[in-house]
Amino acid sequence: MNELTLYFSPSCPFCRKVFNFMQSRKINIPLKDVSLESSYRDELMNIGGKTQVPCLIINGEALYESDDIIQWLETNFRD
Ligand SMILES: N[C@@H](CCC(=O)N[C@@H](CS)C(=O)NCC(=O)O)C(=O)O
Repeated sequence: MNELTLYFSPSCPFCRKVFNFMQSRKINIPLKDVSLESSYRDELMNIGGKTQVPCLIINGEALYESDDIIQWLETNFRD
């Protein structure tokens, strides 16, 4: 079982693209809004080396880029 967290910001269009995909597949992942908590931004920086969102943390490894995140979800949340 993969341990997942999605860092995002509500104003980010790339994050919305990922959310739209998750909604279409009924995928639920623990979320961290970097616009609400500056500590989340620090966490993201420590894990992945940059603060760019969206970022999916998979078992402690950072996956940036909305298209790559969607591709990973597509592969790993197949019915
Ligand atoms: N190519 C990236 C673009 C992501 C991006 O530009 N995110 C912006 C917010 S919309 C961001 O995090 N900017 C702040 C930063 O890079 O630290 C993707 O598709 O995920």
